[in-house]
Parts: sequence; C-alpha cells; structure tokens
Amino acid sequence: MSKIKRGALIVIEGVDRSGKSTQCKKLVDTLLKNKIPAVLMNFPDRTTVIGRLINEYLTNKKCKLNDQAIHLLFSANRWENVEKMKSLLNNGTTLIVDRYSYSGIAFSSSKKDMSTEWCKAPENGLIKPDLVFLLKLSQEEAARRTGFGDERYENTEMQEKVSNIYSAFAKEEDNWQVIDASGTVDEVHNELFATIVKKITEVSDLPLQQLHF
Ligand code: Z5A
Ligand code: MG
Repeated sequence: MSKIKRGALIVIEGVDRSGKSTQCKKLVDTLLKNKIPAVLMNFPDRTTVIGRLINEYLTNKKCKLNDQAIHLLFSANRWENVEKMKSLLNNGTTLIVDRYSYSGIAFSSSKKDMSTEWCKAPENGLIKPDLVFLLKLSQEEAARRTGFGDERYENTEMQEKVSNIYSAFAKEEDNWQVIDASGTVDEVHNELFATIVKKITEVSDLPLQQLHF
C-alpha cells in the first residue's frame, strides 16, 4: 500500500486589511476545486473556551488582562489545536492558516516591556510552517480598504510597529516569502496559489518540523 503523503502547513501573515482572510478562503476553494485536500484555520480560533476569552479581550477595551496573560492565551489557543493540525497534515490535508505564532510575537512584543525573546518562548515546539506569506500593504493602501474595525489593536501606531516586526521576520526566517498585496484579489491569489502547489509537492515526503526560535 502506498504511504499517504503529508499536506503542507501554509501561513498567511500581514497587517490589518492586507487581505489575509480573503486570500485564505479563496485558496482553500481553489485547492479543493483542484482535488487537493485543504482546510482553512484561523488564529485566534475564537470558537474554543480560550478563544472566547481572547475575543472578549479584543472586542471589549474594558476587559483587563495583563500583557503576559493575554500573550499566553493566544499561544495556548494554538497549542490546543496542535493535535488536530498534526492529524490533518499527516493524513494528507494542506492547512491554510490565517495568522499564526508570528502574529502572537509581533503584536505582544510591540507593547511596552514585552521582550521579543519572552514572547517567542511559548511558541517553540509548535508545528513549523512550510511557508509563510507576508502580504505587504502600505498604511495608505490599507486605509483605502473597508473593514478597519475598532478592536483593541486596530490603530495606526500598533499596525506600524507590527509591520516592522514582520519585515524583520521576512529577512531572518528561512520559510518566509513577501507578496505585494496591493494587486487585485485575483492577482494576489494567482501568485499565492502557484507557489503553494509547488510547496505541497516539495514537502510531501518530508517530516513535519517544529518551530524553534
Ligand atoms: N493577534 C494577536 O495579538 N496575537 C496572536 O497570537 C494572534 C492575533 C493570532 C485579530 O485578528 C487580532 O488578534 C489582530 C492580531 C491579534 N489584531 N489586529 N489587527 P483577526 O485575524 O481576527 O483580524 P484582522 O486580521 O485584524 O483583520 P482583518 O481585518 O481580518 O484583515 P485581513 O484578513 O487581512 O483582510 P480581509 O478581511 O481579507 O480584507 C479587508 C478588506 O479589504 C475587505 O473589505 C476586503 O474585501 C478588502 N480586500 C481584500 N483584498 C483586497 C484587494 N486585493 N484589493 C482590494 N480590496 C481588498
Ligand atoms: Mg482577517
């Protein structure tokens, strides 16, 4: 019997309104249309008990949680999904993930007195993505798009700090690829899709790796 080949772990990162959710949904649709097993996941996963706490923190500015506690909750929200992710990947399903550990590190370490090293620590040991796309969009271009909400981190100062941390990741990490997100939805999609299909073939016989910052 031939061995089931594993799926790829693909993550999309980028600032607010860079088109992450739009692209993730469209990628899963196109993969499925091409008979490639794929599942959409997003972090925070607001459907779990931990996710509901995170949702309360993001949507209710009166909700008081210290910066360390909320950071660990975001990380725990990934850890509570790790077995499900491994099982899907090992059964040949490609996961398209809307935000991951890098968002956790970028947002928390943008805050005062939160060291990057401390923020990275709880992410170690999670599954390492085979590919992380950074959807790059300037603040001016993002401002022209609808959907700027009033959740806790949706302000220009935070988004700028986060954008700089993403750029540093893109330089330092071996699994990052920067994509110009200012094109049309279809232009961005076509570029992402072509790269993902190649990546799925490339990693299908390789073991899953762990994140190690
Ligand atoms: N957070 C954290 O602190 N720690 C963590 O560990 C994690 C997250 C995982 C909630 O994230 C917050 O949690 C987030 C980080 C923090 N705070 N912030 N900011 P979320 O993922 O639930 O929500 P979001 O990502 O902030 O924002 P978003 O608005 O969902 O952005 P998006 O997904 O990148 O964009 P979109 O919804 O696909 O598109 C936005 C609009 O632009 C929409 O009207 C689209 O129709 C339009 N759009 C999309 N693509 C295009 C193109 N190509 N052209 C023109 N218009 C477009
Ligand atoms: Mg989104």
